[in-house]
Amino acid sequence: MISWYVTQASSYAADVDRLILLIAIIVAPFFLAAELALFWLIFKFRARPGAQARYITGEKPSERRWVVWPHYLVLVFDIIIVVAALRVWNDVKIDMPPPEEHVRIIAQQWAWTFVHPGPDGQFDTADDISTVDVLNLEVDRIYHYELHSKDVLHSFSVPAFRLKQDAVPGRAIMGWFQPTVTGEFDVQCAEICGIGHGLMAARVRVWSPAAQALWMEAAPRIPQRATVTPAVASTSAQASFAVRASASTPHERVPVNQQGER
Ligand SMILES: [Cu+2]
Repeated sequence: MISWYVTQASSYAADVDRLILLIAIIVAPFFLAAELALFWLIFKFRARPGAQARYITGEKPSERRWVVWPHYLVLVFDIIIVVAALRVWNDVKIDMPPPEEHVRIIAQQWAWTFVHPGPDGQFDTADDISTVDVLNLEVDRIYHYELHSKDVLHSFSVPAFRLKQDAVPGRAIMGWFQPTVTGEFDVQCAEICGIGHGLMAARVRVWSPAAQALWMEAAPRIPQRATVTPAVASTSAQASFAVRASASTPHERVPVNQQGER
C-alpha cells in the first residue's frame, strides 16, 4: 500500500513497508478504541445540575481489570512489534550480504559527494570516479556503502530504498543496499544540518548493467583531492582501515590503531 506513494526500489523496501503496515494495523484499533471511549465518557459523565462526581480509586478487582487486561494485551502486541522490527533491523543494518561493489558517500554542508572505486575496485587510486549530488548505481547489484561526514551530523535518506542512515563526523559508517528498479530517485539529508539543510538534496540514478558500464567508462577520473578526514570505521568487520587524505600528499590507507601515533 505504501508503494502506491513511494516506489519500492531496493531489496529490503518491501520488508520495511510490511513492518510499518503491521505496526499501523496493530496500533490503529487501540487508538480508535481509546479515542472513542474518551469522548463517550466525556459526554456520558458531563456536568449536570445536581449530579455529584464520584471518586473512583480503581482498587476494586472489578475496576482494576479494566486497566490490567488491556495492559497485558499491549505488552503482547509490543513483543510482536519488537520481534518483527528486530528481524527487519537485522536484515537492513546488521547482516550485510557480501558486496558486489562499494561506494563511498561523503556528506558536507550542503552537498553529497559519491566516490566509486572504478574498475580496480580500490578506493583512493587513479581510476576513482567522483560525482556530486548524483549517485549512479547498477540495478540488482549489492553495494556496500561507507558513509562519512566532513563537518556536522547529516542523514543519508533514500525514501525509495527505505534507507536512512546518519552520517557522523569522524566515523565511517558501513551499510548496504541493492537497487531493484531502474530509474531516478530522491536523496535528501534527513538531519537538520544548518541553514542550507533543505537544499541538501541529490538524486540516485539506477541504470541497467550496460548503461552503468557505459557511464563508468565515460565518467572522468578525477584526481583525488581531500575526501574525508581520518575516520574510525564503525563496524568491526570494516574497522581495519580508515582513510587519510590530504591535498598535498598521495592517499594512503592507515590502520586505525596507528592513527593516534601519526
Ligand atoms: Cu545535511
